[in-house]
Amino acid sequence: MVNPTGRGLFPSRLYAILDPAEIRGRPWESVLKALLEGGARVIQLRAKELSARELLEVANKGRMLIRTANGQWIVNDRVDVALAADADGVHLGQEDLPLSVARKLVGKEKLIGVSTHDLKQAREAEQGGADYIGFGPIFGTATKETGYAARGVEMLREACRAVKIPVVAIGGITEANVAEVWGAGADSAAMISDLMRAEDVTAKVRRILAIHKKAIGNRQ
Ligand code: TZP
Ligand code: MG
Repeated sequence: MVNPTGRGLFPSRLYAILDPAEIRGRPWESVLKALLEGGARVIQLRAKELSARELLEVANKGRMLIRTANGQWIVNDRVDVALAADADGVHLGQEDLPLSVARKLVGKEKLIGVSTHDLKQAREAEQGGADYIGFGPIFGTATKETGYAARGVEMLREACRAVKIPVVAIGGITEANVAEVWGAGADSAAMISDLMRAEDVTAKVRRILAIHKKAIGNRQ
């Protein structure tokens, strides 16, 4: 069953990932504005190729745009940049700073998300005080060498049952299959390439959010 309202953490069921390496030469500001225009309200900044200084500049400018829209701005990997830019949260992989260290640094006010790839990691992240987990890759993805085989929708369903905190499904999710991950109980669906490569990013987001609205009918 589609989780009608999520578990209260996220203002939208789409977790959009802004990745300047995937935007086909367009200015990142215009892609961010297009995401917001379409209704995305949870946006992660993932910019592996930028220096700390460049990342901070994007994080600062992005925060201003996202605050105006009442959205959440989450910085990938870098606790220092998330703090310096006063983002709403930071997202950590299994190789990034440990959750306990990151929590000491950011305090309780900022969200911490942790990428997980199996049920053990999912439970550990919850027990360690993560605000939400990423879980994946659900489907095959060309965007990142994850080192993990596709987990599939059934394992996602198990992860959603295994933890009480929100689960953000990631990896190979597109407009064509997003209903499956919401259907498995994911609170949110994270997407990079399907959003970033879209000709019309605003229209893409609108179509994705319309799929969620249709799936939940009048229950929200
Ligand atoms: N973590 C697990 S899969 C993945 C990340 C960052 C890539 C997701 O990208 P896409 O293009 O939505 O498959
Ligand atoms: Mg990381």
